[in-house]
Amino acid sequence: MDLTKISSPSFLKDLNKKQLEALAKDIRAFLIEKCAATGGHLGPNLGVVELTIALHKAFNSPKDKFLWDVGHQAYVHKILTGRADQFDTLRQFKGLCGFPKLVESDHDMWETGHSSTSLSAAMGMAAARDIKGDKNFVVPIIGDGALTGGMALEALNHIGHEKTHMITILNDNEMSIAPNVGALHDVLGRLRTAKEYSRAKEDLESLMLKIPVVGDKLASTAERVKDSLKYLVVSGVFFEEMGFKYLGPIDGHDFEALEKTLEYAKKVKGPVLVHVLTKKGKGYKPAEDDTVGTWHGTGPYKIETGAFVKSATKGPAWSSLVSESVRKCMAEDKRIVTITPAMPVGSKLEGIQRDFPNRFFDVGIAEQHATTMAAGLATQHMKPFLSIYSTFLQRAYDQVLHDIARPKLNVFIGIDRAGLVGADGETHQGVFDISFLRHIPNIVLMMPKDENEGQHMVKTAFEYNDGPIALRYPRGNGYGVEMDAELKALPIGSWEVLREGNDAVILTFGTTIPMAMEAADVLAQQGIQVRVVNARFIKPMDENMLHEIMKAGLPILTIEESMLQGGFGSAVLEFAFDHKYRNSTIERIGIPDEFIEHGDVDQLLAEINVTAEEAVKRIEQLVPKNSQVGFNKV
Ligand SMILES: Cc1ncc(C[n+]2csc(CCOP(=O)(O)OP(=O)(O)O)c2C)c(N)n1
Repeated sequence: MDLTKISSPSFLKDLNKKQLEALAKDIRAFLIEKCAATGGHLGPNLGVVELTIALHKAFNSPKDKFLWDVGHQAYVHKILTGRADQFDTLRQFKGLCGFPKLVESDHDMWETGHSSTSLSAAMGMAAARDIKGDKNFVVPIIGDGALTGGMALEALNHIGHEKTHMITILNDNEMSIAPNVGALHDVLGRLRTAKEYSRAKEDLESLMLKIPVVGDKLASTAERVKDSLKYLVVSGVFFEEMGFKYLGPIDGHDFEALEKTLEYAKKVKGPVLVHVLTKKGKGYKPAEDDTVGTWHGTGPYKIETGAFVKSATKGPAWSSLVSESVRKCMAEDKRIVTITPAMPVGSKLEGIQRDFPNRFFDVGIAEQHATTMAAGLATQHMKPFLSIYSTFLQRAYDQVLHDIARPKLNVFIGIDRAGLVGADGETHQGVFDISFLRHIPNIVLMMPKDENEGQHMVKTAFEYNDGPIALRYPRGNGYGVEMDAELKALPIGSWEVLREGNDAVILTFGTTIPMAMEAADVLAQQGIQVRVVNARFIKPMDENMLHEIMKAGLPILTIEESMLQGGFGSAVLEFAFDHKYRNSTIERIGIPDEFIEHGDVDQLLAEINVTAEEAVKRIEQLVPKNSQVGFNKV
């Protein structure tokens, strides 16, 4: 079938099982082909092909509302709702978003990218429906990984209590990104086993019913045994006790089972949970065989071999650099404990997990818990390293503020994926952390200029004993600089002059340093000499250097790959104002007051004028002809 001809899911209603299976096959081939070129969340989407088709057949979207948790598995939904023709642009600049997007389609009810929000949003939609007296189904689809998130559990608690009518689909593939963890995962495991158990009992019953005379009696005994044993095994079914009608577990690749169960679920009043078992990566061998999480989200790959198309890199991945430096420190200091909220693969923590299993915790998708657990460890004079993506640290703002910074606990926060992340887009850009951390008392915030400085910052963090310290590092790879063999701690709050100049100053840090150096080169050719400063401590800033620069009256340009509001440039403005440098000229380059969509990072930066050209332009405007200011002129 030509999938680009699909304009609405209504055609599914007339398809028979054979036709549905043929459609599933076509969708799988399409996904494998398109993701090979663009990259994307192949594994999760291959797992939900039949489930998504069955949902669109059983319900009437957009009247009935689907909410895809995390949203990375909505590709099949996008195909069935008329967007197959846009898949060549998937996750690219101005192209199809990798997550549900309200502006893309009426069928996208709920925008997301962060996990575990679907049940709460569904509760809101269902409550609105009931208050307004509307008649429609609300159907959140949540993975077994996302179900471990605190928000999902809070919502389960509330929905079960309110007895709100909604049909929750639990897509259980036993994987988060990495293998799923936690006691809830074990509960689901018992439910899966119970299925085998129930089937064995059913076989036993039907066998006994075939035996004349005593058969009936035996069967009723068996039924009682089955019930009591099932109760033991399933322990009353966790979800039933939470107030949900539990249906399942069913095979998520079997159209008949899906149709039968969904039709039954539609008749039940109150909250229903349909437990669907799926295989992540189904239909593509390399993804099916993945037990680690490599095929959860990928870059481009060769279809025949499953080999990833590697882009040219010079240095190590930033995540590896930090995690390896932490691992070195863990070998020397038994107090160091590493915590990750479900990202051991993304943050490249496998070496730590392997070497120090007793001092490594994957806590599931639980950023708040991870953060306060780190605080708890610190109260006992351990040295926690909390590894967390910038975007997901947003979930744990209060825990950083209230549980770590306020009591001044020594927690080292590794802020991975700081800055623009590219293809994952709006929901994942790591551009807010400076603004939401900088104002918290007691915290130290730093970002290295290269991987060598990065490894020294890891050492700095573990040696620091005066409260929380956070190290930001970007997505992607370092520059391939020479690495010192010995790790050394840097003086807290010290900046570094990378290039001298007497006409203007650029203050910048991390990924925008090369941009500043390039601008300084261009300006030097015009006779404008710019001092470029590696402002590696965003907090505390190097106040001595700031006084020196501001006393000299030099124009200042700050550059950051971070929100302008409340960002590093704002800190420099505040400093000038508070110290009464009222005549200082300060300009800022950074992320404007808007959400930045998906696309190649350089393209995105160009779009918002965070470029060397813009820096040149600004400095040209700032530096007056025949300037009387300067370090030696005052
Ligand atoms: C708050 C938050 N933390 C971490 C992530 C990163 N993340 C994306 S998908 C995922 C695993 C989701 O697992 P599951 O819900 O089982 O879906 P599956 O991919 O297995 O279908 C994680 C941890 C996220 N999106 N949001």
